[in-house]
Amino acid sequence: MKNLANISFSGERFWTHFLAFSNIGALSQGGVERPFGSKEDLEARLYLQNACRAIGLEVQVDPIGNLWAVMPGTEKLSMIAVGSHHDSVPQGGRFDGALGVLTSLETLHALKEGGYKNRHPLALVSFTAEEPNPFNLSTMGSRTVAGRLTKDSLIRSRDWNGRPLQEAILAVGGNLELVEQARKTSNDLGAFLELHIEQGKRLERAQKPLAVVTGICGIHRLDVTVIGEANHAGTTMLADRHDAFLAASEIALAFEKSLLDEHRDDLVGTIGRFEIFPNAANIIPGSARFIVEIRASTVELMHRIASLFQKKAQAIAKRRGVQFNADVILDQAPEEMDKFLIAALEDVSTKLQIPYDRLFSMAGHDATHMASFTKAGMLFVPSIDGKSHCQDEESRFEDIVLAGQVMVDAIIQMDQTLDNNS
Ligand code: HGY
Ligand code: MN
Ligand code: MN
Repeated sequence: MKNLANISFSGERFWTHFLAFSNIGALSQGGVERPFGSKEDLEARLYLQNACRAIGLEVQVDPIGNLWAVMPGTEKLSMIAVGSHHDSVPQGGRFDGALGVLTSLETLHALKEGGYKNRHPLALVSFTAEEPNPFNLSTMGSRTVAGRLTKDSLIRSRDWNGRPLQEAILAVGGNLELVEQARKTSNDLGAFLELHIEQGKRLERAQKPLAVVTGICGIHRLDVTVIGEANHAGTTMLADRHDAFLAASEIALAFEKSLLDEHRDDLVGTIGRFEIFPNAANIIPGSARFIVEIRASTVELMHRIASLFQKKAQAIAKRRGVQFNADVILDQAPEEMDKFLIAALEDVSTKLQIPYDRLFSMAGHDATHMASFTKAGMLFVPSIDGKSHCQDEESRFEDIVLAGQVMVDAIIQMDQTLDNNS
């Protein structure tokens, strides 16, 4: 494999770590489950801390539980960080998040082994709780670093069973009482680079091994409650019912129609979490609770669909004699990746003779929040058959090694060209 500074990304060393890491929370069909706060989360953190210390990095856990492993620089400059997240969705794949963290580990290892004298401090970061979790706070670690979650709201935060977030944060080595100290500015962190799987089919279709990401979609989530009337499933006549499940179902289909009517590929929506109560075969459902998620390339489109949804849902609820309530639990704007980093990634890929595509991401990433206060960039490797957030998630070793080499050479280029005042 070609390289630009005599420093090679070692695919073999990366793969050894990747296989060992994939055993943490391993599932029978090849995937992993490492939800935030679980014993697998703790095990993954321990693995990363040991692996970072083994190559001489200084490990720090910040008050929200993000793991930072630092390689000090020769000059007093802002830090350049590489990383992603180590948690996973339920019944998830091995690559989402873990790929970025472990390619970052190998990148720093290769730079160290090659005797590279970095001007900027370089760091690996593995963010806390990137995926949705029972506290309704996805990208919790990166949002906190960006100052987008306040101490008060974090301290008040409880999961659906009433467990305080502080309990889970203390268990991963953080402390919400000190959470303001986790915040960074562009003076602390000058740039952030994240390597991730594409999670779609576009790269495979374009037959390209790599993408430079141009931007990341916005995400809007509503925590919805529909309250009807629980009653006997045999004796209550159909005309007398206020079935919360059926009302929620009609609302869900109306949501799908609003999305389809737009005929766009930069707009999607999902109801991926749904519960009915009391959830028994012989009781008409009294209430339903679900999360509606909308993703779009612009805030205007995302908000227009959200208000259309609420209008349609209210009308259905009125006709069916049930109550509809929706609380906004996430309203995240789309972000563009930094032009300077995009140019560096494209330049390095071209010099390495790696064909690449440019993609706008419809998946959310920690890089979104980094982009709100510093230079952020992303690289994607293809996902085989576009599968992700499932156990079948796969990417090719050869593609990962190419992207890993781009990361090594891009970090060197950034280290040599970025400084505090740029
Ligand atoms: O939900 C997302 O897009 C990301 O994978 N967390
Ligand atoms: Mn994910
Ligand atoms: Mn991810």
